[in-house]
Amino acid sequence: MWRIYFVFLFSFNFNALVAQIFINQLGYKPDLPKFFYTNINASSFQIIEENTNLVHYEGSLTLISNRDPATGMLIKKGDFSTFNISGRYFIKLNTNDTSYHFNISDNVFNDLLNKSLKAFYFQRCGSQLFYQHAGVYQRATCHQNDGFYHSSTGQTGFKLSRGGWHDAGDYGKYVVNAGITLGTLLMAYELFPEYFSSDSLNIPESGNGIPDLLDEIKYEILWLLTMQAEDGAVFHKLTKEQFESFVMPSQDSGIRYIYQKSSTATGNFIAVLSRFYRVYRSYDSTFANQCLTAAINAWNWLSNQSGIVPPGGFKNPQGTYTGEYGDNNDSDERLWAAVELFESTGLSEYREYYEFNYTFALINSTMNWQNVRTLAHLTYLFSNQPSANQSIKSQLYNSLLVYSNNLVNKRNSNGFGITLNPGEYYWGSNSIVLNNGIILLLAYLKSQNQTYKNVALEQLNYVIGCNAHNLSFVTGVGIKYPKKPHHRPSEADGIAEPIPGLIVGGPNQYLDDPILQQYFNQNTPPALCYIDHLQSWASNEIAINWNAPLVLLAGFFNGSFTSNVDNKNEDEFNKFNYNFELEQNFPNPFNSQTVIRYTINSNDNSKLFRVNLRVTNLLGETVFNISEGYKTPGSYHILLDSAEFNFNKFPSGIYFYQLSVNENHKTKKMIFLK
Ligand SMILES: [Ca+2]
Ligand SMILES: [Ca+2]
Ligand SMILES: [Zn+2]
Repeated sequence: MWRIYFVFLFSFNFNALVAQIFINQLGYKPDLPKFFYTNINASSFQIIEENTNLVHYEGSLTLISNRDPATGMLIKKGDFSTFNISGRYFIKLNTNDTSYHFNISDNVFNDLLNKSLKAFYFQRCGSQLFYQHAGVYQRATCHQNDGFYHSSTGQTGFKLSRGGWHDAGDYGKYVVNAGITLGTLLMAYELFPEYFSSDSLNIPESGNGIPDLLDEIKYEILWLLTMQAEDGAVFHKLTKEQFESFVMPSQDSGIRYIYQKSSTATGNFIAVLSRFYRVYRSYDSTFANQCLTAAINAWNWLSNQSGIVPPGGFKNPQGTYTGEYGDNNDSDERLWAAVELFESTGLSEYREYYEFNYTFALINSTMNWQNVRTLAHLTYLFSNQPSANQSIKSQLYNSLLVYSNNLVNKRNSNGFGITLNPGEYYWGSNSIVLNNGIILLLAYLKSQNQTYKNVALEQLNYVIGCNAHNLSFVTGVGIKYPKKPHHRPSEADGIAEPIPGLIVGGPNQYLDDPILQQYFNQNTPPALCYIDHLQSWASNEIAINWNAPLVLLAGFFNGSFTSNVDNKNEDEFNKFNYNFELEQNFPNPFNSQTVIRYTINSNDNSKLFRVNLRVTNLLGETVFNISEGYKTPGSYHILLDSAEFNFNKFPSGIYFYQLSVNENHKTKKMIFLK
């Protein structure tokens, strides 16, 4: 009986079935597209300013789907992209339903970037986290005895391998997953160094003159170097035999093992060590060279292995149940290793390896830890090496556009504008969405086609609130976010708030854990198969390789498309590309009525300008206000009628009328004669 009631409760108390307005919970940048979704069958909406309750924008809702296949919901969309005035607002539908309050501001993604990057610091293994940097999440050091050779290595004894990041909700360290994580973070820095230059993230290395992103990456790189054997090969992982219980990392006792060498781990190692060399050599050429040498030694081992190592790919030995990161195909890891070495050295050996092997598949998949082929292709496509083959680059470019168009098509049939079809809500679906966003962003960089950029932004908006759960999937970011992530320190520290900046895996229609199976079934729409539950590791765990694409997209949209329209600095006036004219009122002098005309000129006729008109006396005091609200460029006239404005109560004499357009003002004299 209890059980039946329990299921009933959760079947019908479900967020997605409640009438809601789904917004980007961080807010919107003035110069980027702005939209929201709702499952309420309304027809129009208003954007209302929080402080004044004034309506600043009105629009119609567009029906996206009567029954969206991914969510089973009616979905309507509101677009207020042309409204670009900074401020704090909420949405009100014609049904009187209202949204969360949100900002329109150039800074809306700043918090997301800082927290998603700082999250890597909170994953640090082998270091004490001090209050100065970690605040209430300070903790003692952990895992000082990493690690002992597992018997499957054929070796015995201990190899010092401290440091690096805990991989996910557990405390293991896995070279394969470190690979795609670092590959993504390094791509972010290589493509947009100006957006990731912050040296003030408040980590121990802040203020050292090196971007904190690179400092954080180096923390993992230093660990990776310890995972290399003398022959150049790289051990697959460093974990316990079984997952830890939910204790703080410093309380986690028991032997942690270094497992067998693998060719997939070695390929990842080569790729990220050589990539790190490129971005780090200008800061510390000695250490950068050490990284490149390690990568070359690893390549020399890997290129002598005719097949995958171990045969069939790495498998957990009997008695080991921690993450496996199994993969029976190492051709993509080898390709990525070769192309990163080529990009770092320009040597023909590596270029030829890539050019002999790249055609197996062009850009036709989204990168994940098991398949890094697309990461290899993207490095070649963006190569700065003069010997890179232009014809291959154009093949890669074409395949990037074809694949991106395919993603745009998926987005067009998805109720929330994400690049997944029903059937593709796999474990970690949020990271697939974000990695698709990266591919679209790169297509935009190469083509300057705005559609790719806008769809990339939609992928980011989805994970921070534009989704059926009305949830930001990132802890500590937005208004409503996961409180019970499958993340050991967030649970074991006794602090109610989870460690911030961590994105959870998200909807998983394949119900890969008992909690998902308890709450959902085959008939649940795929996008709804998510629950904020501590033990739903298949929908609510966190992972370093899921945070990395979040950092890239947050950093890009934080750093780019910064508005210059609503800047309050008068010195910026000339950059605004607008002007306005205020005409003499007619008739003048006037008695019962007069007309005031003005014109706003801009090179962008979709821009909105804040317009206000007021009448003042000789002392500059306001006699009455004629609030005009927001206007697009054009000519306007206002009839000043005593019947409406009741100015007959004021004395005859000289007055002024002042027009304000955004932060700028023009004033003219007028004469009132009773
Ligand atoms: Ca720094
Ligand atoms: Ca692979
Ligand atoms: Zn640790």
